[in-house]
Amino acid sequence: MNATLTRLSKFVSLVLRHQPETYGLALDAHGWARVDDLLAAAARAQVPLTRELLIEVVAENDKQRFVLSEDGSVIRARQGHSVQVDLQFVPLEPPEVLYHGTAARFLTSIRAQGLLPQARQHVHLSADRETATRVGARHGKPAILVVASGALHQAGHAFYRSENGFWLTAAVPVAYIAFPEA
Ligand code: HQG
Repeated sequence: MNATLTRLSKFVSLVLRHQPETYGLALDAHGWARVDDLLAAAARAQVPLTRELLIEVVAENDKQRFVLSEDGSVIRARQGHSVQVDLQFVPLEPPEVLYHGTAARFLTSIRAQGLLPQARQHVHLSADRETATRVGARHGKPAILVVASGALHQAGHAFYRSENGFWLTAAVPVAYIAFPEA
C-alpha cells in the first residue's frame, strides 16, 4: 500500500472501528456503514476519500481489514472494534495452541490478570509466531505468549476466527498461558 492509501486506511479504521460518532457516521448493529455516508464523513473531516480510493483501500489493505458488500453500498471492518457491534462471528474449534504477541513491559500485568481485551472487544490471537511477533512489535519489544487454546475451548470458552485469519476470544486466564523465559 502506498502512503496515501495507508493514511486513508487509518482514517477508515478509526471511523469504522473506534469513533463513528465523532465523525457523524452511523453503524448498524453489525458494524456496517453506508459507503455514501462514509464518503460524506470523510469530506466533512477534509479527508480526500473518493469511492475509487475506498475500493483500492479495501482491495490493497495488507490485513484485509475491511469488507464491502457485493453491491458496494455498505462497508465494515472485519474485526478490531472498540465500539460495541455484533460481527456475528460463528464459534469455531481453535487449534491446540495459538500465539499472542505483546510487549515485554506488559508481561507483569498479564501474569497477574491474564490476557484482557483492553479497549477492543476480543483478545486477538495469531496462528503463528511470526504474525504474533509483528503484532507485539507494534507496542515495543515483542514477547510471545503461547496460549493453550484447545484446553481453553474444552473448558467452555468460545473462539472465533475473523475473515482475515486472527483468532478471537473474550479473555485468556493465566493458567492457559505459557510465558517466555525471562
Ligand atoms: C495487552 C492489530 C496489560 C495486549 C493486530 C496488547 C491485531 C495487556 C495490548 C489487533 C493485558 C492491547 C490486536 C493485561 C492484554 N495487562 N496488558 N492484563 N492483556 N494486554 O492493539 O493484540 O492493525 O488492542 O497484549 O494485528 O496488540 O488494528 O491489541 O499488547 O490483530 O488491524 O494490551 O490489532 O490489527 O493492544 O492487536 P491492542 P493487539 P489492526
